[in-house]
Amino acid sequence: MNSQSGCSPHAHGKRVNGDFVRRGAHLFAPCTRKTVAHDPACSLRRHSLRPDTLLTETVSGAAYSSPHPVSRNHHRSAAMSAPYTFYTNPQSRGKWIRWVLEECGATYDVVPVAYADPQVPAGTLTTRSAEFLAINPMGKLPALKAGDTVLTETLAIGVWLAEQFPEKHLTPAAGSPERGEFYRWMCFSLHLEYAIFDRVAEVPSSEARRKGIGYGDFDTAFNTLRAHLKDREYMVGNQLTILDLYYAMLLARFTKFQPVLPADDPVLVPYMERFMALPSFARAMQLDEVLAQQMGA
Ligand SMILES: N[C@@H](CCC(=O)N[C@@H](CS)C(=O)NCC(=O)O)C(=O)O
Repeated sequence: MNSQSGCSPHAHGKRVNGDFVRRGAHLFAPCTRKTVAHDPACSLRRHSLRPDTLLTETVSGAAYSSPHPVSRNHHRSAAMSAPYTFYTNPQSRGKWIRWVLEECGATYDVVPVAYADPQVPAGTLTTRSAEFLAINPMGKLPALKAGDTVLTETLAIGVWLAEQFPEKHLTPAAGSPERGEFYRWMCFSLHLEYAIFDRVAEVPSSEARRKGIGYGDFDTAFNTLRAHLKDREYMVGNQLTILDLYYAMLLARFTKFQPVLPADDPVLVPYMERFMALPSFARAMQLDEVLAQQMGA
């Protein structure tokens, strides 16, 4: 993956055995070439994670393939499948979905998916495997299966998940003014992401481009965000919504790992750090760290 892919910021890390690895609270470590060998017995290699166990144990296959998966929230027998199946690679945008799942306290199974690469061993489930393309024809991660429903697009998955846990109050009430603001900043975030990619790719701004492109120009877009967040604790209303987690991840990625935004931004950085201090963030990062090790990343 190159630095414009959105998944592989190569700053602030080190190379280990040819792969770029960043330790600690890494968010979007680069996509590596190592993969999990595909279990020929299953068409999709499926792991039931036991978050409590994983958080306290060193990496072990036993923790990964327990025949009696127990989530943090519900006890399940081996025959019961989790309500959500999460297709991810720990070095993808799936990191944010992991955070959402943890914040919501969801019970979920994880299917690790390697990035397609000519060097991956035959049988490895990759983003180009027929089994995965049946889930997401775009060949992109993350994806989420809930019963017969398959969701792709990170932001859609996260917002939908938040709605599955109404007791967490992570989305404003349908039809409320705050819900309108929620949609506003939700759509805005997608434009921001591409403002950043264009900046990374050094795409020059011009009046014609500014008129046509959704984000206008980089500085106006981020100054608009700064002005909105100045003196506010949350993106919308007076309480945490799932959008705060999304923006925190987006800002972390682009202040720390593809640093097109200043690491000492007086508005964006304190905003982002508030949400990264949530216990669910640390848990999610730790679980992804374990998964990365399991996948040989
Ligand atoms: N619009 C998609 C983008 C997903 C995406 O680009 N995922 C990257 C990882 S962060 C991916 O799977 N890349 C693999 C590929 O394109 O081959 C979303 O928001 O979920």
